[in-house]
Amino acid sequence: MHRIIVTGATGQIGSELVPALRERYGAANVIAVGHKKTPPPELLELGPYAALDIREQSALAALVELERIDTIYHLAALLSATAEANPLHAWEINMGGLLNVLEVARLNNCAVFHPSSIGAFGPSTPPDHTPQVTIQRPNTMYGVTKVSGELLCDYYHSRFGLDIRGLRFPGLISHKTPPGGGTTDYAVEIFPAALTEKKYTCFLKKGTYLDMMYMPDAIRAAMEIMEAEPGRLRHRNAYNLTAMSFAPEELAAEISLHIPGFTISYQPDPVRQAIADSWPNSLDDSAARADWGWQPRFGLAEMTAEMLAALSG
Ligand code: AKB
Repeated sequence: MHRIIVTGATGQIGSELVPALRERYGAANVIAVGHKKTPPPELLELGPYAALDIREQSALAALVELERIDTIYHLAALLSATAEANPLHAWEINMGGLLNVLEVARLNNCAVFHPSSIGAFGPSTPPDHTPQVTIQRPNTMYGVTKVSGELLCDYYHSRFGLDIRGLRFPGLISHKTPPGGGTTDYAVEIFPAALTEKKYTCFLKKGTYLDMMYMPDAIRAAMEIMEAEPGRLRHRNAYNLTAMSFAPEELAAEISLHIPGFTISYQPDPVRQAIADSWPNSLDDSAARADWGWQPRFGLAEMTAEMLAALSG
């Protein structure tokens, strides 16, 4: 039987991963963990919720022991633009939180899922079809915590035999819970703006290519890698993952097919533009496809149609 906790449960990924895990493993077996004392009602009503600060290792350890947890999906982290605004806080949350999770997992023999990101790459990384194993010298605090996190996870796997698995997520597009403080957030914000105002001002400039993925694919990927045969995993941290790569004008053109007259303009934010420019244009995720059968289901057209339908419903 699986007994699972999901940290960062009220965030963009967590709010969709928790219900999916509850459906698969039973609501009572999946404890949503967040820092908010009062989480969104659906997280509370449909299963257990615990409020804790991921920086407090003893609180996490007590919960894991009390609930006999065997699997931790550790999602609590600051995103790229927020991390850049407060780098020391980002180190404390992203690295301090991860170290606490790994230590508690080691002492309680838990499997761990840890998301990395396209942010783990930097300006000297080959930008097109970025290989699985390549140069990783990011120049943002978010990227530094992601590479350090990947290394720390590798260390816990090789040194202590911890069953830890990870994915380098691209920008995630969803309609349930908005992302907070990411560089790829424009690809989420654009949809409600298109529906309500028929126009959107993008904080990245035209021609900025980034990898993206629709949330249902991301949720399935996280669950599939955790269920994969361990012997097939050549990389513990973390697999390149993508579903599509586009620039803002290409997303706008796709939206215009559904909303004639929709227009996009550009007012680049220097911080987020610099972050985006340091990230790859497109990842090569062939290792994930070969090792555990990764296949995205949503491309640009399918994702756009679903996002618009869901937000106008
Ligand atoms: C961000 O933009 O910070 C995240 C990411 C790609 O890791 N969405």
